[in-house]
Parts: sequence; structure tokens; C-alpha cells
Amino acid sequence: MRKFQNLLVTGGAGFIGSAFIRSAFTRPGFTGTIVNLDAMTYAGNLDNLVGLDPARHVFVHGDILDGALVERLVDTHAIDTIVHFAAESHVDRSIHGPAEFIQTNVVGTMRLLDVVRARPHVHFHHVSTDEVYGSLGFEDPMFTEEHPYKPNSPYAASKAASDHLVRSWARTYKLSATTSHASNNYGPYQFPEKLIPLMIANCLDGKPLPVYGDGGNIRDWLHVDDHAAAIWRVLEDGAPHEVYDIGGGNEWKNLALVHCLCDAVAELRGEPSEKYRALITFVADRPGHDLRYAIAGDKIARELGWRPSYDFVTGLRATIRWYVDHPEWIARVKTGAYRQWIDTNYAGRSA
Ligand code: NAD
Ligand code: TDX
Repeated sequence: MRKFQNLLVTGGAGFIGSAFIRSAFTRPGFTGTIVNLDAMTYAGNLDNLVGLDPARHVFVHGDILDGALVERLVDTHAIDTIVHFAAESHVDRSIHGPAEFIQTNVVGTMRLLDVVRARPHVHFHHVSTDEVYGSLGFEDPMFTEEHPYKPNSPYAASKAASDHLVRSWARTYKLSATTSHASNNYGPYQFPEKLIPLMIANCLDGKPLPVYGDGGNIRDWLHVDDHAAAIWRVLEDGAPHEVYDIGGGNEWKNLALVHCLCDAVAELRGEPSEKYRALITFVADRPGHDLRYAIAGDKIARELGWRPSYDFVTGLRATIRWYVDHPEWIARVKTGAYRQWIDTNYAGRSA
């Protein structure tokens, strides 16, 4: 088992990075510090990190593109492991403006790898996505780690490029690096631009639920806490240079998912499902919309003993419950109030 003490987490104010940090402090035997480096784009939200012990969670407002800053953080905090979540992560935004995706996802990853290149004792874990594999047909076998890369969106292409950088830096410069490809995550604190939180927020506001195309596209849903646990297992026992696919084992057609979500919101509020199902609005399809993602997940089960623990319907209900119980979190995102703390406390002095 790999021993690690102090982690540098990039993008730890986002949805998955913050879940990873919150859960890390509950892991038995972990006594170290987490330095959380986040540029606080629209997706960074310090409300996701409330209540953490400031002696063990050190938040740094800064950019992964700033190599000198990353070097300083690694050296000052005796970092032995980097867990790299920071990214531009939304496919629709990548279609409208790909440039930032190349900067952060590709150039930013290279900057981090160059820091590790000069410090090969530091282990690097790269958090990637199943979207790099492209799209499956309805009858195709699920993705495995051997699936060829066929990215279809600028986002997926930028993540694919970053995966190749990690692989090649690790082999050429003999770095200790692992990569994971996860399927679609859901859970609390997800920015309401992604399908599930957007649909929940719109249900609660009585707004239209925009379903792209005919709603027949399929995604494999993974609870964010399962994802965090899987990454922890890879940090502990993942073999250097290895790649692990992390799936939820929950393939759902988008329209069926939205129906399920409407029914669950209705049940929670003691109202008829039809009130919410009537909000479903079919809109123009996403350009280059991948039909289906599905992860087999045999390797991580076999080699690291990790399997998803969440049943999707139970996880979805709990997630809806969380958004219903935290209206202030959604309201602060929608009004932009979630930005005030960072603007007041960090304006003009990013690390
Ligand atoms: P997110 O958009 O919620 O969070 C990204 C975080 O990175 C934000 O806090 C943002 O401020 C930060 N960031 C962006 N650019 C930065 C930069 N240049 N320097 C430092 N910080 C920066 O994303 P997420 O959904 O939490 O995804 C995290 C990672 O997981 C990404 O690498 C993504 O590709 C991958 N992933 C996501 C999913 C999913 O379903 N959301 C699935 C598989 C893999
Ligand atoms: O309003 C919507 N209506 C709709 O029908 C939105 C936002 C999405 N969709 C569809 C498109 C997809 O088929 O729902 C599905 C899920 O869409 P997203 O939530 O945007 O996720 P996806 O494009 O599948 O990518 C996600 O999973 C892989 C994450 O955003 C990525 O960061 C991750 O790498």
C-alpha cells in the first residue's frame, strides 16, 4: 500500500474535488494536510468546503497554469501526492468556447507534470473521464481501459490530450502516475448546469426541463462519494502507470432519468408527478452529442476490490432531498452570492 501524508488537490472547490476532500478527512488513518489549489472559476464554490479544519485544509486561490506557485506549494507543504481534478468540465461550454478548455485541461496539466518531473518522489493522480473513449452504440460492449480514444467534443478532446500527456510524461521521465476515467457523477453540491442538478433546480422553480434531442441518449451514473472512494483506493494501491475505469453500473436513458426525477420530486413534495413531467421540453440536440457511455469496471473491482455502493434510485432520491433541504446553496449560486466571499477575501491577491 502506498503511504501518503500531504496531498495537493487541484480544483478542490468544484463538485468532485470538494467531495473528495470532505471524504478524505473521514478516512481512517489519514492524518495529513490537504492543500486545495483552485482558480475559483464560476464552478469553484467555497460553500462546498464549509466546516473543514483550517489546520488540515489549506485553501489557496491560484491557477494550475502558475507553475512557480505549484512548485512553492509542493515544497512548502511537503506534498507527496497530487490529485488533479481542476478542469473546465462542461461539454456545452466547450462547444461555445473551447480555448479555456485547452488552457486549463491541457496546458495546465502539463504545468503540473513538469513540477512532478522535477520532483519524481511526488505521485500524480489524474482524474479523467469516460468521454475520451467517444460514444457507444446501444448494443456495443461497455468501455474498458483498452478502448480506443475517440473524443467527440472539445471538452473530451482536451481531457484525452491531458491523458496522453500524463502517460507520456510518466513513461519518459519515469514518474509515478495513475489515471482514472469516471462516468457521469451526481450528488450534492453539483453546479446546476449539469443534467441532474439543473433538472432538480428547474423542478423546484417550476421552470422547463430542457431535454436534448429525443432524450434517448444513455449515461452511466456514479455517485460522487463512490467516485471519491474509488480514487482513494487508486491512491492507496493503484500501480504506477496504470489506468482505472470507474463506473456506476447505472445506465439510464436521459428521458427515463428525468421522468424518475420528476416522480421523486413529486413524491417528496406530496404532489402529482404530472405537475413536474409537464415541464419536460424537448429542445435542439447538442452538436456531436454522444449516444451512450457505459463503463465495465472489471479492472478496479478485480485489482483494487472497489465496486460502486450506491443504487441509483436511492442515490438520486437522497440527492434530490439534499437540494430540497439546501435551498440557500442553490439560491447563492443562482444570485452569484457564492462569489462574494472570494471576491472580498481574495480579490487581487491570488496566492
Ligand atoms: P467542476 O467544474 O465542478 O470543478 C472544477 C474546479 O476546477 C472548479 O473549482 C474550478 O474553479 C477549478 N479550476 C478550473 N480551472 C482551474 C485552473 N486553471 N486552476 C485551478 N483550478 C481550476 O468539475 P467536476 O465536475 O468537479 O470535475 C472534476 C474533474 O473530474 C474534472 O477533471 C472532470 O474532467 C472530471 N470528471 C468529471 C465528471 C462529472 O461527471 N462531473 C465525470 C468524470 C470525470
Ligand atoms: O439541459 C440538459 N439537457 C440534456 O438533455 C443538459 C445539461 C444535458 N442533457 C443531456 C446531455 C447528456 O446526454 O444529459 C446528458 C448529461 O449531460 P451533462 O450533465 O452535460 O453531462 P455529459 O455531457 O454527459 O458530461 C458529464 O459526464 C462526463 C460531465 O459534465 C463531464 O465533466 C464528465 O467528464
